[in-house]
Amino acid sequence: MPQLKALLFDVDGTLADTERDGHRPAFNKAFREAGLDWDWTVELYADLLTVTGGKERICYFLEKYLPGFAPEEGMAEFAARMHKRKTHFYLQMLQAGEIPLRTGVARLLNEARTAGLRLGIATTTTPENVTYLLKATLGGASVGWFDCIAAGDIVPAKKPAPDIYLYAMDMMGLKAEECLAFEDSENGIRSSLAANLKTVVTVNDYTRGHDFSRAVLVLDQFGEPGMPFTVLSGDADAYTCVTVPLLQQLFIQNSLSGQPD
Ligand code: XBP
Ligand code: MG
Repeated sequence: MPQLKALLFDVDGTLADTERDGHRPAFNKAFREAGLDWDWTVELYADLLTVTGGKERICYFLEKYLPGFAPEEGMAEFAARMHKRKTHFYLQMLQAGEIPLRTGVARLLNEARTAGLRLGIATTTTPENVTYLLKATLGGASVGWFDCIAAGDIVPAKKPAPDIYLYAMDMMGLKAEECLAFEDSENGIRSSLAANLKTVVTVNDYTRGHDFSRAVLVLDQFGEPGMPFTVLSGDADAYTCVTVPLLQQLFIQNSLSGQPD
C-alpha cells in the first residue's frame, strides 16, 4: 500500500497571496527608487507572471514592452541590481506583517506535523523571501518545520521545469510516489507534474483560468472549519477543508489510479 510521507509546498500564491500586493509593488518601488517611471499595473502583471523568477520577469518585461532599453551595464546586471532592491522592499513588507498566509495554511501545516508528515518547500522565489514569510506569520521556529527549503537560483532552470521539486525530493531522500505537491499556477503544476508529483491546487485571482486538468483536486482555498472551500474540480468527498485524512484519501486514490501519468 503506498504511504504518504511528505507535503511539498509552493510559496507564492499557495502559502500566501504574495504577487498582486507584495512582489508587484516591491518591483515598482525599486523602479521608482532608480528614477524609472515604469508602473507594473495589476493587469500588466498578469502577463508578466507568465515568466517565473523576478530577474527573469524584469528581462521579459524589457524585451516585450521596452525593446529599445539597453542599460550600459548589460541586461542581466541591470535586472540583478533592480531585483536586489525589489527583494529589500519585499522583505520590508514581510517584516511589517503586511502579507498574511492564505486561509487554512497554518492549520494544515500544524496538522501535518502532528500527523508525522514531513514538510518541504519548492519555489522559484528568493530564499530569504520564504524564511521571512514563515518567521513573520508562524514564528521563528517554523523555518525548522521544513526539512528542505528549495528556492530561487539553487537550480539552473526555474518552474515550469521540474528541477526545484527534484532537488527538494533529492535533499529529503524522498521519491515522488511518497509525496503530494501544492501549487497555485500553471507554471507550478507543470513543474510538479514533470517531477511526477500528484498535485493539489488552490487557485487565486491571477490563476483561476489556468489549465489544472491534471491536478488531483482544484480548490479556491484550503479552507477552515466554518469557512469551507469550493471544489473547482476533482472529488473532495464530504470534506469542507483540507485536512490530513483528505490528503491521505486523495493520495491513495490517485496512487492506485496511476496519477499523474
Ligand atoms: C513565483 C515566482 C517568483 C515571484 C517573485 O512563482 O515566479 O518569481 O513572483 O519572487 P512560483 P522573486 O509560485 O511558481 O514559485 O522576485 O524572488 O523571484
Ligand atoms: Mg506559485
